[in-house]
Amino acid sequence: MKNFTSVNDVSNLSELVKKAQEMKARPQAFNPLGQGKVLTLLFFNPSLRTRLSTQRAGFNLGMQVISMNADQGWKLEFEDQVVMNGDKAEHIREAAAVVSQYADIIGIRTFPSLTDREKDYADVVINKFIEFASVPIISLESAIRHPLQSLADLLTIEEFKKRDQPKIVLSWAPHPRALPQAVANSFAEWVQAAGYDLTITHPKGYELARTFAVKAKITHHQEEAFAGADFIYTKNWSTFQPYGQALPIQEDWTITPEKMALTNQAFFMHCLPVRRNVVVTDQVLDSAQSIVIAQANNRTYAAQAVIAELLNNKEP
Ligand code: AN0
Ligand code: CP
Repeated sequence: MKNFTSVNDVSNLSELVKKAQEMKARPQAFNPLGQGKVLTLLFFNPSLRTRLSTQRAGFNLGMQVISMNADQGWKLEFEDQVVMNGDKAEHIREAAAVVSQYADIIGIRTFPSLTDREKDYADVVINKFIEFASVPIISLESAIRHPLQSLADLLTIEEFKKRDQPKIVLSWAPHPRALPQAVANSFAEWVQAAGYDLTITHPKGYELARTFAVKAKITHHQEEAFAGADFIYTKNWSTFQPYGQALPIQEDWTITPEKMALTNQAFFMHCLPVRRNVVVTDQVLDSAQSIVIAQANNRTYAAQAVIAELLNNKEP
């Protein structure tokens, strides 16, 4: 693995999950691996979990970690052959090459514009960093994917599942703002790559890009999807077509105890941050079936497995 931006970068998914489980069992055991190495994390958008868990992962591996709020720095130009006489002070060609002088691995968080679908889905920021950096790049959530979250989600499903082929449901839920599709796209991609069946339920108009939900069963009937489910993974996302909108929805899509009662005593999952009593009621989030904190804990070990894999990479 040279970079980590999607499940397609992973040559052996079950090995990576196993690696993360080993990290969780003995977080300090691989400490010598990262000694003398620097992990540099650039945040073009805010983060609580990704920032702290990835830093902790670096520390557990013996690395030194630098985190930077990149939204407060120079505005970067990503286009080539432009006359830079506007508000962009620095080109990605120099910026990525320079950061590489101070880092052995670079992590990047960047949200989509939600206004220009073509640009967002070309994942320009992360791909330009890969092109112009001379060290491995880790996605800390890009415009269209959140692979460290998805690996932690898989780790959590492996821990809590009570049967080999659990019924996994990804349910849309309401939110006052238009949010990225990244978490949902990635969850769909990783769960299917792991060989699980996936049911996705959302209101009409909230179809994800087909490439991410290739084999998933799609239903607009949330209660039908919940029947017999073992995991309810909830997330809001904005529309893909027309792009980036929060359409008014009349029906109630909030996750409630009544809806959870339709499931096979399903575990409730959410990547967090979550809006209480909008996305999910207090009762569900505070119930014994909610595993959101265990899920957040697994972010550290997911990041640790990925960083270790990149440090061990002997490919040119
Ligand atoms: C972001 C999103 O939906 O992609 C980050 C989630 C990990 N969420 C918010 O902006 C609330
Ligand atoms: N789940 C997640 O990525 O959270 P942050 O946005 O706080 O990093």
